[in-house]
Amino acid sequence: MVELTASDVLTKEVLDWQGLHLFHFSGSSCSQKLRIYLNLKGIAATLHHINLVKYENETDWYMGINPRGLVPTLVDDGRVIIESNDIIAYLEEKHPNPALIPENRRDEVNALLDFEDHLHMDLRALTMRFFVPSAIVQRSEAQLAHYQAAGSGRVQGAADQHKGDEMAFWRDMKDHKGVPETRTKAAVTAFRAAFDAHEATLADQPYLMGDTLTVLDVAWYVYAKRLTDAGYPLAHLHPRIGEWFGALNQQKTLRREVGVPLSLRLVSAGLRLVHRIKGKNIESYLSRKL
Ligand SMILES: N[C@@H](CCC(=O)N[C@@H](CS)C(=O)NCC(=O)O)C(=O)O
Repeated sequence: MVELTASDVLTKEVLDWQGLHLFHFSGSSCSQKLRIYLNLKGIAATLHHINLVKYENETDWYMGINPRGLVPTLVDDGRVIIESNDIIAYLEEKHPNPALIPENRRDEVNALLDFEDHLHMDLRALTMRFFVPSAIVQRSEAQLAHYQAAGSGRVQGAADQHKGDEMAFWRDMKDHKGVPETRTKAAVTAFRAAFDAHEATLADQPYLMGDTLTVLDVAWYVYAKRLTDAGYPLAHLHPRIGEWFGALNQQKTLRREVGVPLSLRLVSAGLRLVHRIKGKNIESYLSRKL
């Protein structure tokens, strides 16, 4: 579990905070997953909105809490925990009922959630390619330099390797003026393979782990929603996943956390139209050779 040590945290005030606090962003997939989890569990937390579009995640104050400048972050009576799946594992331990991670299958769920997390940069790439105009999230050289310097740069008492991955992602975006073609293709291919595997799983069970809803369904519901919004032909390519998604999307507890504001829906539709006209929509990458 990625729990920060006091020396990793530069914004010392949070070490004295009482109660459960969640730093999140409305449109962030990891935050959506966590908010749905809290809803389903009935866990109350004080929510602190960190607007990624305004780069509030890269202020000295927030990077003093999360040295990676990412959401979500949980603060529980002064304990600071980062990484959405670790936060879920921590909360599940503390609030076992209703169980969203089957007690006897924790290792299996952890491995499957690790795989989900491993695809997170791919989701980000497709989000920035097909869902939000990459120009509004680009980092300037000055912003990259500030990001590099901000925060302790340390996680669990040691130099944080992950920060370099974040730097590489944003530098790549900057150098290519958007998400590079090869990254787009690789991400589409990775999601198609993952959904094909889930499609096979759902042949004889209603949920990804069996007969009941688990965190894995929540995690993949969020991914499926974002990719559908980005134009990925989910139901067409994976009909059982399409049905599973449709059923989950009927549930208000889930749906209300993944809503997209009208302004973004319009901008996003315009972006996809331009891609379609250029023959570069998400579907075209399913068959494209690079
Ligand atoms: N593995 C991390 C990923 C966290 C992450 O990348 N969060 C995204 C939002 S979903 C973020 O904060 N991005 C910063 C940005 O876009 O500026 C987790 O699961 O918590």
